[in-house]
Amino acid sequence: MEKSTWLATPNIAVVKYWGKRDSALNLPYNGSVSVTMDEAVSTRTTVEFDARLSHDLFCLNGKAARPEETVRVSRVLDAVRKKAGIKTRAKVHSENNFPTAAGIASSASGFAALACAAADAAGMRAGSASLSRFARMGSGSACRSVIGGFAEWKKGVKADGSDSYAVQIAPASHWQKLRNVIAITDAGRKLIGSDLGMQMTVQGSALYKERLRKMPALIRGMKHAILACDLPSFLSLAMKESSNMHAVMLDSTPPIVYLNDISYAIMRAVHEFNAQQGKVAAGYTFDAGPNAHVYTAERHAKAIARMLEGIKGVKKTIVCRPGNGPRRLPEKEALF
Ligand code: 2P0
Repeated sequence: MEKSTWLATPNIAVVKYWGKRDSALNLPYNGSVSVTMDEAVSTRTTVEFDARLSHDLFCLNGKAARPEETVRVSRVLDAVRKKAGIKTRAKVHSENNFPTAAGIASSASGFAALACAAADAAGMRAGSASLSRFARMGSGSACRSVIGGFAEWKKGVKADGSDSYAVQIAPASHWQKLRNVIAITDAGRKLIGSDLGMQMTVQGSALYKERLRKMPALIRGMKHAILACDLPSFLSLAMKESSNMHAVMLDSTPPIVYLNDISYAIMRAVHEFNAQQGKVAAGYTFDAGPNAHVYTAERHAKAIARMLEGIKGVKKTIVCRPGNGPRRLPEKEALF
């Protein structure tokens, strides 16, 4: 069997996934909408199935991965093996060019690259729906990173998860002037993993029911804003949605807090910027961590990056465009 290396990039949701109806299959309570980023941030993953192996081997950023990380990798490999009709174990190496587990969704790019490389190494010609389902087994949000441009994860209704995968709303070329200015405020690992955090919210937050009730209309509105390249609507919906997710996190028992004082300073600065512009020209969204993703138009990206760098505690900014999704790398770029 062939060795295969793929590069994938994170996606940042503007309608967020938070809450699972099935933890083993990573099936969500609600659909979500995201933008897949360009290669300013990326994960490269090499997979080789090898009949001599008795179990899957996984190295992350040059070191043997922790057992719980290898279990998640094996879940993706198992889904690929089942579809390909093979039992062979695999060697997997993966490298991020950005900090792992710090709110820039390293799991999304990682499991998307893994799904593509594993299917390819197994000799499958998998379509995007299959690749998205494979990636979802490692990390829910990863199912959106196999899609380039603007993606919607359809939550699905089936118990086996066969209808829970991401589809493209529009390719990256549809809205080339959109930018995401990432402000890194903290590159450390998050204290509460998403899986546990989601369980705490589903079980403990009464506000969560209201969040789910409003979701279908929010998803329709966000897709409409994307298809129309309507920046003010896109940004306004994204900011409200981010705050709604962090509100149900805070309403959990015990409360889950991923934002820090720097995150709040960024939120204030973005609203001040919009007030100066006299319109909504920038909008933030925060994942399960304190780093900000500030969406804006190309012409404002430099000013936003300068503004964010002026906030005490912001360590670094990275400007991303919408990206085209995963791609296969040549043999010479394999990690082993
Ligand atoms: C998202 N997040 O939609 C949301 C917003 C974080 C906040 O998906 O347990 O790593 O692997 O399915 O995908 C982060 O959760 O969770 C996430 P698992 P995942 O991007």
